[in-house]
Amino acid sequence: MTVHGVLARYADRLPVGPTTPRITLGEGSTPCVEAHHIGAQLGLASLHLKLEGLNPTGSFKDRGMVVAVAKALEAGSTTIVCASTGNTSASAAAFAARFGLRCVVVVPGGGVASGKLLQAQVHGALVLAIPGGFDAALRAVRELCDEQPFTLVNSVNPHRIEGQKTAAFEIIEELGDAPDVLAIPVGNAGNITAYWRGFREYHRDGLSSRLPRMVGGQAAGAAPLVVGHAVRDPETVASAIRIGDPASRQGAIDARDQSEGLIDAVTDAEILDAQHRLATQEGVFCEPASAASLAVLEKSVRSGAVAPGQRAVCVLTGSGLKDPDTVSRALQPPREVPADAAALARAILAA
Ligand code: AN7
Repeated sequence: MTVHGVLARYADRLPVGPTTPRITLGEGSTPCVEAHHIGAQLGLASLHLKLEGLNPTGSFKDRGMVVAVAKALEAGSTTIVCASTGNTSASAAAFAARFGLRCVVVVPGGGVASGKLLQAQVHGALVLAIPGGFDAALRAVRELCDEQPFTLVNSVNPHRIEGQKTAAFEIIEELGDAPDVLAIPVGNAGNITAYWRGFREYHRDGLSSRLPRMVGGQAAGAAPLVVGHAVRDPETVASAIRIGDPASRQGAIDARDQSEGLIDAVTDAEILDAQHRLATQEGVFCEPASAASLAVLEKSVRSGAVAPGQRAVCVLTGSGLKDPDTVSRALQPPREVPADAAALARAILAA
């Protein structure tokens, strides 16, 4: 029988016990597919894409959310709360709906991609928009949850990081070993922290022969880990990673330094170009923030920081369908033609 979900698959490596409910929405077990075209263009031995947009709510957040929600249920909590640039709120809202919790999400007003906002609302969460960005929202909900009997499910909740590390396990299982390089977008820095933990855990236990170099991508207008200090008014087209003061800053720095990796900034133009090429050359539609992983890998290959001939994996953290507005700005509406074969043939020949 197929085993569904992160808790069932990795119970022995997660903070779960006999009283933890083994809930699932079917998260995890996402494909890691080879990107032949772009991999060859970069001169890599191989390039794989970890398709985290195929999780139930369309992003990697479900891996950590299932653990955080299971622990909240175990503790008897009735309300979960998060600040979010969108994906955390979509995931929290879906798990809360299914497992009988109240969900409150606090988002930057006007700063969340339309599909993500829609998800939170469709699943019945209370959605509150604040003036200011994600950093202000996170500060406010941390304070709120210190004072009220609510469970905070942002990645400052350690169960989130534990769940998210399972993606590193899956990569090792699917490829047979860890890659040389793991490229990943960095916003609040929970995910890079989680992957590094997962890779170290399997390596320590003899389940992989090497540790990857961790290569993190931040958007140039929201790159606190590159400039070395918090950024007051972060700005980028990649709204998911529009974060100026990452909560897991130290985890990201440790991942970078212990793995002899790097965290670099990529421009919005580089991000959108990487997103476009993933769509047109590899058939994968990820959201802009996710494409920062490929953009930073490409920049690192160009600069020589990553040598050709390496085996690389890019983590594509979320589905492109969540943020149709950003890409549609560069697209034309479909051309209208009469419904007859001759007209279709003329239009095709003229294209
Ligand atoms: C698609 O949903 O922070 O570095 O509130 O949605 O672990 O923060 C989302 C982050 C990358 C960055 N890619 O991961 C939120 C939120 C996508 C994301 C990131 C996010 P972290």
